[in-house]
Amino acid sequence: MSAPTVQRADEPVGRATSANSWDRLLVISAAFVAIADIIFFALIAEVIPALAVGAVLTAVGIVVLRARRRVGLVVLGLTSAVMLAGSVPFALDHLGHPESGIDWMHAVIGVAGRLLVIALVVAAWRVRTDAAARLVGAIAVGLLGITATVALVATAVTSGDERRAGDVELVVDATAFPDRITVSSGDVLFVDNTHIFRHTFTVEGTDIDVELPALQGVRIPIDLPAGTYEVICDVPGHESMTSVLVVE
Ligand SMILES: [Cu+2]
Repeated sequence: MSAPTVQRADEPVGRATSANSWDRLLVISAAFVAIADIIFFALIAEVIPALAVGAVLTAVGIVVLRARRRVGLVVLGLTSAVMLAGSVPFALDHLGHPESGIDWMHAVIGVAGRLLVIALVVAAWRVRTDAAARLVGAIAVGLLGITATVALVATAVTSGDERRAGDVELVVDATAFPDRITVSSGDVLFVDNTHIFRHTFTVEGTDIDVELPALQGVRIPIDLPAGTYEVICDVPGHESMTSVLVVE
């Protein structure tokens, strides 16, 4: 005769399972956001220190979560909250430009992904049902799919301009402009952004403030009086991207 199975009333069996469901979803989401930042570093060939610190703290939170669950939850929640607050000014500028797909997806993942991580920390702390964790996971994957689709469609339908005979060509293939751009008044500047990120061609003190979508060319008439003008890129974080426009 086999021994009877003993289940103590103070051991809520479902609880451990549910906590694991939420924790798993939290770890996947937090790691996904951190990995998106690391992929972004690779694409821009530069490490952004604040994002790197966030990725390291996320890794620490995930490791700690196994040994000291609540400490791990606090580390992941606080890291996401601080990173979200810091990334909003950059992300807001990109969110209106889905045609520059990589910048846009990075902004969406940076904001929505971190909001999701914060929500999952709260859920992991309080909510006890597996079904809710599965539903949130499915919604998150669905939203990621929608994000990627919007970026792909917006990129595909935004065609940019064709270069015409007589245009003065300027190629932007990095987060940099040439030191000096020389045109004659009335020329059309064909700015070919071959870079995978969006930029702007903004001439200080004039009406010329043109979006340069990723991987597209834009024709910009330079109807300015002869003179010397300062050119900047108005994308947050691109403050080093300046040039001098000489109109002859
Ligand atoms: Cu730029």
